[in-house]
Amino acid sequence: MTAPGPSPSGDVRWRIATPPRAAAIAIVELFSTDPAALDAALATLGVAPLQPGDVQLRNLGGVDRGLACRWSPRLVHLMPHGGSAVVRRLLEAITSAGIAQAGRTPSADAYPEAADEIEAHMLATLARAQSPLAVDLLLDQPRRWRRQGDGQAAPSVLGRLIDPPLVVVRGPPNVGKSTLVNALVGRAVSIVADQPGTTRDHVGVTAELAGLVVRLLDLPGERAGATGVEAEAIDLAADLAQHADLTLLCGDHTHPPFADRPHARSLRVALKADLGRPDWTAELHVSSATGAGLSTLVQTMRDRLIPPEALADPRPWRFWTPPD
Ligand SMILES: Nc1nc2c(ncn2[C@@H]2O[C@H](COP(=O)(O)OP(=O)(O)OP(=O)(O)O)[C@@H](O)[C@H]2O)c(=O)[nH]1
Ligand SMILES: [Mg+2]
Repeated sequence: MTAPGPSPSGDVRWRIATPPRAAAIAIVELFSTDPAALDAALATLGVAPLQPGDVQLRNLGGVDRGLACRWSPRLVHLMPHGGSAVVRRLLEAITSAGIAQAGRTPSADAYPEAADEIEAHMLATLARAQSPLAVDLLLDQPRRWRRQGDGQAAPSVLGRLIDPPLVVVRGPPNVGKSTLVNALVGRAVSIVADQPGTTRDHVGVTAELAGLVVRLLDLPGERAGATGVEAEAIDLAADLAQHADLTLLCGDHTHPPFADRPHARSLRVALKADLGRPDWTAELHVSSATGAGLSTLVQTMRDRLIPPEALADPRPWRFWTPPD
């Protein structure tokens, strides 16, 4: 059963507050700048009236029973079971009640307990920031902004603490790229074999580098003369590398990385350091087999992506983006 008729006010918006993958419970936010419009929308959905502060088990749009919480006059959370079919049907009911989807809940509505707008932005960002390093920095922002107002802001590179940067691992076949990725992640996510061309398509994982979460992409080994699927995979890898925030240009004691010009966004890494020194110039020497050089690599990658002076910058950080 879906709720009939359009909402009496187009002012109400919905948004899913939980991550896209199914979980036990989903949270669907309904919010409006006009509390009466929110009351009307709930009535249209068949959800019995809720006062601010109410947390009640309710019929949700005729689709499910779950908690309905009115956190403030302007914000309600509906919490159905999180299976994708249930969520889809509830969203159909909400949409057919004339309620439009919002890109983002205004922070002040989502966090009515916040003392001011910056604190509300901080709480909203804290909920989605990926890196542990972001936590203390975000918690300190309301104090910094109260003290310094609209002065000079800290570098925007700190945004990488919220949305993980992309790191790609490139190099000739069989130099140990996948083994390095597995060592950085701490588990086997990429197949390793003593056979060139083992990684046929890129493998993406999330890894934490000393408190900074990054998206790590293990690319297929690149060699001249590749044809067919291998050549396509190599072309795709090169495209992906263009968007990287940092590229690890890898080689080993016998194979140099490509003759790519070193630049601020690349790091030349000699792998299999336990087997000998390379005859090309590497910035770092790493053995995934013995672990030698790994912690230096991790720290260097982190420092390239988030320079220590940016982390230590005491100025306020403009960590939020204006609402859509
Ligand atoms: N001795 C030594 N062997 C290593 C090290 N790292 C990787 N190897 C070995 O080198 C071989 C190739 O490793 P991979 O990680 O599959 O190499 P790759 O660069 O991903 O290769 P492709 O996917 O084919 O491009 C495997 O037999 C690994 O066990 C290392 O640090 N020391
Ligand atoms: Mg590989």
